[in-house]
Formats: sequence, C-alpha cells, structure tokens
Amino acid sequence: MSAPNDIILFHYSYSPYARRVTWYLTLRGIEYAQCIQPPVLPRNDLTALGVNYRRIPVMSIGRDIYCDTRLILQKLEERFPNGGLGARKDDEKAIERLLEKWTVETPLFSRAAALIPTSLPAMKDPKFTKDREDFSGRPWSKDALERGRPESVAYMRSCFDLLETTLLADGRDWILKTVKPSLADIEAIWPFDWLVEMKGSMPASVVSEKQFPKVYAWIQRFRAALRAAKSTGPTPVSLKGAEAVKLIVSSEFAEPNGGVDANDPLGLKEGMEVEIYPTDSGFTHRDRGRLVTLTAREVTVALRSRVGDKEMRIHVPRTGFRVTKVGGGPTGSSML
Ligand SMILES: N[C@@H](CCC(=O)N[C@@H](CS)C(=O)NCC(=O)O)C(=O)O
Repeated sequence: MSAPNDIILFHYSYSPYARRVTWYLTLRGIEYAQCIQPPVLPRNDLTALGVNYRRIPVMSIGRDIYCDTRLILQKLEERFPNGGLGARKDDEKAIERLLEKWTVETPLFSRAAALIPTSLPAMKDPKFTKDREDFSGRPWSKDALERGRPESVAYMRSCFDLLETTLLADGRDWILKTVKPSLADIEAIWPFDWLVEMKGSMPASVVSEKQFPKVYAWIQRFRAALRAAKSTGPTPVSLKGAEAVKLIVSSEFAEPNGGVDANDPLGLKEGMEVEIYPTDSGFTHRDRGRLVTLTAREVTVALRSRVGDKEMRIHVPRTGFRVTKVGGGPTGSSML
C-alpha cells in the first residue's frame, strides 16, 4: 500500500470541517489516501505518530503533519499550484480569506453546532457527550442546548440572509463568478450545507428554500458539482491505522523548516521547547516539541513519533493557536 501524492487524511465522514478538505481534493481530482478515525477519543493512530492535537481533520504529507483546515487548504494550494482553486485577483482573495475567517474563526460554526437535534443518537450517547465536554471545556446539558436553540436559529438566519442578499443576490452560480466552484465557495458553503443536510436542525418556517432560494440553489449546484467530480475522479485509497503509521514514519519530510522570525512578537527562539494548542476548543491536548518554524502564518514543532521513534513535524496556523515556552517565561502565560 502507498499513499498517492504522499497525502494521508485522518478524518471521519460526517465531520463538516473534514469535508472542506475532501471536497477540495475531489473538486481538483487530487489523489490521496485516507485513514478513517473514530468520532471520539482515543485516536490511537494519531497518538502513535506523537500527535496530541485532538481535532479532525489532520493531514500528513510524509512526516509533516498539518493541523487545522485553514493551514491544510493553504498547503494543498501551494503544493499543487496548477489548476488551484484559490482566487487570483486581490479583491477576490480578500473575499475568499474573509469567508474563511467568517466560517472558521467567528461563532458561526458553534451556533450551527448548537442546532444539532438533541434527538440524534450521538447526542444520547454518554461516551459522545462526555468526549465533547472535554473538547469544549463546557458541561453538556440537553436543557441548556434546547434553551439556546432559538437564539442560534436567529443567528444562523442572519448568516443565510447575508449570503442571499449580498454575495449571491445577483443570481451568480458561484461566489466569485467562476465557471466552477472555487475555494471561496468551499470557504463559505460548508456550515450551510451541513445544516441543510441535517434534518430537524432549523425550523422550516424560519430557514428554508422559501426564505433563502439562492442559498439553497447554490448548495444544490455545489452538491451536483461534487457528484460530477467524484464520478470521474480518483477514489481515495483507504488505509488502516497501522499501515498509515508505518508509511508515515518511514517517509521523508515534505518541506524544509520555515525558520523562526526574529521579529515575532513572542520573542521565541529556534530550538526552544514549546507547547502548541488551539485556543478555542480542544485546548487541553497540547503538542510539545522543539520550535522549528514561527512565521506570520504558521508554527511548527519537531517531536518524536511513539511508533518508530522518528522526528515528526507538527504544523499549525499562527492564529487561533497559542505557543508557550515550556517552563514559563515571557510567553508562558496569557489572559485569554
Ligand atoms: N479550526 C479547526 C476546527 C476543527 C474541528 O473543530 N473539528 C471537529 C470535527 S468537525 C472536531 O475536531 N471535533 C472534536 C473531535 O472530533 O475530536 C479546523 O479548521 O480544522
């Protein structure tokens, strides 16, 4: 077994974040391997690689491990520049990046997630709810979820409205008036597609095809484009955990280190022992290693895999993650 293009995506199929990446790969026809993960911890395959980060998806290219879809999509755009889906003009790039920030970095997705019907089997499974308590750092309560629902419906309605009355208002097929879906469509569509697919997430009297015909039609077009790309494109190679781990630890690095910016506001130095972790959720799962890259857009630490004792490099985006020097010091604490 091998991984086409050395890419292995660790995910589970109903992760809306993972779909951002699988859709991108499908629309581009890029071959890859996948290693399906359980929806709750433990995730032994990632642990074997030395990865503590607990969110999904994670992508490896050789011994470089990329966390967070913002960084994963950027890396794929750079690694496969011919036929990339990213915008070319500055104002279009701005729309694309602002859409990424809107859907990934604002409360939008947690509002969407608050609309998961509490009648879904997973929501009644104590293993799942306990796992998500640990993830969010907040106690799980069906009553609190039900009480918060009307506010979240109102929040999401305003998001549907924004798309209906601005970006899609003139009847265009795709956000940047492209002939096919572009990265801007992926950046925008994923939470909306997820909610529309999830029966019972929103009352039809408030959010439906009737109130938001352009958003619903855009979602249908996007799904059709994906179906078409899937029917002609490559099927991902499925790897078992042990196979994926073996392939990764015996491969090379995909890219050189990016260096540590001497001007970075944190004042950290190359080679320092640091911890990296997300600031919004899953923050108790930290990766500790030697700082090898610190730039305006990325942080990378080198650590060793548990299986095979090989150096691995864990990459995360520069924003939405905290980097702290092990043992304290100037960056060892924060109020946030
Ligand atoms: N900002 C992250 C968010 C990823 C995220 O929150 N993923 C969800 C799955 S959709 C997750 O990891 N949930 C907890 C889990 O699966 O352990 C990204 O863009 O990749």
